[in-house]
Amino acid sequence: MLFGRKQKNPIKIADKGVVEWKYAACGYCSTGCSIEVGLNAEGKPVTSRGVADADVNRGKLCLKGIFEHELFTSAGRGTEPLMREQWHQDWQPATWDSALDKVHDEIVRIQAKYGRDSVAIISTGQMLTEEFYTLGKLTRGLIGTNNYDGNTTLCMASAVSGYKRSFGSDGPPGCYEDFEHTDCLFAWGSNLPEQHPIIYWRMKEAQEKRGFPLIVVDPRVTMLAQNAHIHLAITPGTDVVLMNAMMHVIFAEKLEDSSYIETNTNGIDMLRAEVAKYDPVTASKICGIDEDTIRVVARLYAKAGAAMAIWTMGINQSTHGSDGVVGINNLALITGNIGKPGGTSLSITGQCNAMGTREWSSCSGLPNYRALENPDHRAEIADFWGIDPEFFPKKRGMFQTDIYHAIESGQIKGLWLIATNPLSSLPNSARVRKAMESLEFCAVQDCYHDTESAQYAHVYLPAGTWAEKDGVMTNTERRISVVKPVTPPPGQAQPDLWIFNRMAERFNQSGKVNFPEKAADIFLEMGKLSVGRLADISGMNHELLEKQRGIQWPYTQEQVKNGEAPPKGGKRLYTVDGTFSYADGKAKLIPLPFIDNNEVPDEKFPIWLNTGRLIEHWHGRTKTGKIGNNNKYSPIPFIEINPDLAAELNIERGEYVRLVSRRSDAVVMAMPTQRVPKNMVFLPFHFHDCANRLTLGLLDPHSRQPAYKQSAVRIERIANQMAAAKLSMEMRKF
Ligand SMILES: Nc1nc2c(c(=O)[nH]1)N[C@H]1C(S)=C(S)[C@@H](COP(=O)(O)OP(=O)(O)OC[C@H]3O[C@@H](n4cnc5c(=O)[nH]c(N)nc54)[C@H](O)[C@@H]3O)O[C@H]1N2
Ligand SMILES: Nc1nc2c(c(=O)[nH]1)N[C@H]1C(S)=C(S)[C@@H](COP(=O)(O)OP(=O)(O)OC[C@H]3O[C@@H](n4cnc5c(=O)[nH]c(N)nc54)[C@H](O)[C@@H]3O)O[C@H]1N2
Ligand code: SF4
Ligand SMILES: [Mo]
Repeated sequence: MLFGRKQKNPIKIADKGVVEWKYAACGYCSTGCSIEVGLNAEGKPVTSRGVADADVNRGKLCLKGIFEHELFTSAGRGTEPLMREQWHQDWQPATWDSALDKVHDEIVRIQAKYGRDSVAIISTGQMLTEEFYTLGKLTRGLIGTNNYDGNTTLCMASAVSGYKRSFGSDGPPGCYEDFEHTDCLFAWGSNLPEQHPIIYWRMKEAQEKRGFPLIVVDPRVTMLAQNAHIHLAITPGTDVVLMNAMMHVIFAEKLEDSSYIETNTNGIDMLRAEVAKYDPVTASKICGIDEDTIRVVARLYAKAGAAMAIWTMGINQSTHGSDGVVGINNLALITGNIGKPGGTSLSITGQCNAMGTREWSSCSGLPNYRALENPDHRAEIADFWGIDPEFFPKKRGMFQTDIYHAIESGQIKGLWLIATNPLSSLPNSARVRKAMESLEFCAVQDCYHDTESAQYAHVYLPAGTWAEKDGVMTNTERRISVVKPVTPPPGQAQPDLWIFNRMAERFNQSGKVNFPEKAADIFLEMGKLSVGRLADISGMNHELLEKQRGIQWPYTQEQVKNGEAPPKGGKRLYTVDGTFSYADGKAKLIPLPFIDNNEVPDEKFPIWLNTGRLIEHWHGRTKTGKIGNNNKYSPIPFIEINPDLAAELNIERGEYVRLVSRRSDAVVMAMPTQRVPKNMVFLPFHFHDCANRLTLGLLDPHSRQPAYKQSAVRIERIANQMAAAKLSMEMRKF
């Protein structure tokens, strides 16, 4: 293919010899892009491209999707099961049978000795939905521990909790197409261009066409903030105060939608009484946004024909995470901005299938948003699976963050980690490390064997990843896309579904529970369980999902039968004449008193530590750290530091510095930039044994999600730069 002027040094793209393209949906973020992987004549995946007729990405991919096929052969992939008696011994290769037997026997032994709940299972947002459902059936239906949760507690728990509190159920009401209808967009703590590049592109295209105002709330001048009409550089952890103040202005100026409030909500009087306390002058002293700007943005939002809010971790990862989500929902409800084109409150999800785990994993309850607390739900699922309803616990067990505290206190003795790496991702890693060391038994099931958490495992189960597997994922806008195996997992590694099914055989010797082998059949089983539920997928199947390049739920058998099914599924939930999931069909307006319980900078630790992400990397870099075209952009742990602060501390660009918090320290390179204010540093959390050595991670009372973005540190200069560089090499790992 030729680019550029014909006469002058045309660039020639190497012909990769693709003979076949295979379809998949991207396995990194929750945007849900459709990908085709190109295979050469030997059947080797050699390139990836975006699918032009896919609604989500319309042919585009970001930096991660473009190189995703390189994962299949990247360094550190697990190719055989491994075992050892003690975590500090060398690994020994094992057969699948002996490794699976060991995991089964240890779970049974520990449960017999310490009780059913003394074994914890921690899953992820990065498997396929049929895998989540199967693991849920195995855990809830046969193993029976109630301490079963996912890494979504670190990620989407506040959104889930906030949606449940406001609307009576989880389930994001909006879709990307809302960008094409909105008259005002608020983005709370979301750096869309880096973390969801293709959603950003959809938003930007719509915004350039129609010019709606974009208001970005983020203490950093992110790439999204640079594109905003108004950037609100909020004091960390105080978004709820700004939301309350905006509602104060909306009520004071009578900008609310009284008829929507009257018809669709409960609780207006209590809400009014609470926000009356948050006049813009008082609020500005707490949240750092001046009073007039608060009034301007409140008016912009309330007067817009249709106003939309999106948010991500700047809201969820806070001690007020769940309240922040409720606050965003309150704002939408009092202005009638739910369920109409361009008027919505849309949580931007994180991991590729964080939605799938919410819908089907049974982590916090039972399949398809059913609750353990509801006797009818317990009976229904027990009957469907063929087990005794009394086997189910009557309320949900611990969240992931509380599971770690229970390991520390000796309540939990055994752990099975699946597609998550807590030693890199939980706050305060010194405590996590101690907890892992104290376990009697730990199994790690991961597509890479060289993860931080695998250091403490007794059994390692090598899994396939992404398009080595078969199944579906749900994206941010409730769109289900299918992934088909492009290539088999390396060596003896097996798809997670295969591993769960083999484990199920060991717990299901009487054969009383049915575990279908094929993802497409499991999907149909899930469809049956979904009939009449909020997330009704009964009209879908794998073939249709591939043909349509994804379908949004709800998409029901009934609609298909009556010829009324929208071709790509249901765009929105709670459409204006629809009802919410509470018994009376109304949403709740919930007052949000603000209690400032964060760790805040003081004399000893005068700088805010803000942590988050970069476009080129994925979490603990087990994947992107091995892919040259991703890793080259930032191979070294670094901080964004304001140039004035750097000058004051006599720190040069590129110099290594020591960050010290009350927990521990970390050595990072200083990169001065105006992106951060003078009293804050931003540290990407992708690097080995780095950011989470420092974080405190206080927990939200409702969602138990850690406040990763609000800790306090001091910065120390390092005299011996050579030694510091060596130390930072350690943190570079991979
Ligand atoms: N490239 C890439 N993309 C990803 C991921 C990845 O690892 N790499 N991970 C995926 C996952 S799982 C997730 S959850 C998402 C996360 O996506 P985002 O939430 O967009 O990413 P973060 O960088 O964690 O945080 C977003 C912003 O929150 C801001 N923030 C910090 N404190 C506050 C505050 O008190 N209030 C407000 N309003 N904002 C604040 C930070 O300054 C930061 O710019 O990204 C997904 N996409
Ligand atoms: N300081 C700080 N910490 C944070 C955050 C932050 O913003 N700041 N963000 C938090 C958030 S939002 C999130 S989502 C978490 C993420 O935390 P983790 O879940 O711990 O992050 P990952 O590195 O994505 O871990 C996923 C693991 O699963 C493996 N894996 C990938 N695909 C598969 C598969 O198909 N099968 C199997 N078996 N394994 C697979 C990967 O190799 C990797 O080891 O981090 C949280 N931690
Ligand atoms: S935007 Fe997300 S889903 Fe799309 S290619 Fe990039 S990482 Fe994959
Ligand atoms: Mo996340």
